[in-house]
Amino acid sequence: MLRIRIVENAIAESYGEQEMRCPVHLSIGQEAAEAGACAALERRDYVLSGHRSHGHYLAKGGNLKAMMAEIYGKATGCAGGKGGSMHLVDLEAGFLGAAPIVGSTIPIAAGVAFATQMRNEDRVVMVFLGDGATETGVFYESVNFAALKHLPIVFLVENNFYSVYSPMNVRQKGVNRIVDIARAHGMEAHQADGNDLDIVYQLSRQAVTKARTGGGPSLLEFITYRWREHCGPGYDNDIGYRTEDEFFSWKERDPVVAYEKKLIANGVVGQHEMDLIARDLKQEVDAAIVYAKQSPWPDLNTLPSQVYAS
Ligand SMILES: Cc1ncc(C[n+]2csc(CCOP(=O)(O)OP(=O)(O)O)c2C)c(N)n1
Ligand SMILES: [Mg+2]
Repeated sequence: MLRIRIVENAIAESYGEQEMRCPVHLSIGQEAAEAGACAALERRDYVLSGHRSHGHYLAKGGNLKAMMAEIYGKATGCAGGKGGSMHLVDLEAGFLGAAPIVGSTIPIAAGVAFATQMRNEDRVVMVFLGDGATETGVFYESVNFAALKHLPIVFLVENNFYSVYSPMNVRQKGVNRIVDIARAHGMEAHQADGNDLDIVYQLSRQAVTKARTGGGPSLLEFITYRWREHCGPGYDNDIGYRTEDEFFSWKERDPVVAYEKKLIANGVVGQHEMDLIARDLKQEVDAAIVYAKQSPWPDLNTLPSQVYAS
């Protein structure tokens, strides 16, 4: 969680230099849902995500330097510098990919889970999506297909209340609970506090174990909150779609700080050790930014390559 926080804060701080030329969707505030869920996975398991994917990529073990270089549009980036922040991929880490088209990776994840099942592989697929993505048609189709075929997949919804600037009540007649949609398709589903790392981990562990042992799919809905603006490094509490009070009430429930306090209170680490961990992480992130900045631009000849699968 702390690593994701430090990486994204560094992105926010450097963004104004205008050297990162892609949009960035930061997930600061949502780290518990991301780290807790991925901690339940093995390296051989697969993760797919969407536009707000830095945390998922890092939590699954994606290469930080390759991610930074990608955000800087460099040839050493994980997508050759041609994708940017919303096209992260690290096959070695089992992070199969992210795409900015909302909902687009949900059916791909179901397909990957179907292939895994057909090949009898010992692998679980986890797909991260937002509350907004649950309103796409492919979400319903994918949940139905996964339930029908008993696929080894976990649908991991980070419900941060908003789709860009629209809260649920302007998007749906009545407010449909996401877990109820999954249950209506015959799928086990749980809703829980997405800012509580232990709860996220426990529920994720259960769902992953169930999928791995032939128990079929689950949907987990974690309630959490995005601190920064929908897209970009700043804040947007002043533009009218949410209040500063709401933001502060969630900031008080900072999942990173809460878990740090818990670890210290339980004697797992001391404050000094925590500080050293943070310092080391900051150095790692600074080095990744230097690496990204010093990396070469992609060659013009590479423009048509990797566009379609061969
Ligand atoms: C098909 C499609 N429609 C619209 C958009 C514009 N868009 C980008 S992010 C987003 C909101 C997604 O909300 P949610 O799934 O809750 O994720 P969050 O941004 O809250 O993490 C929208 C509508 C898009 N990228 N793709
Ligand atoms: Mg949302």
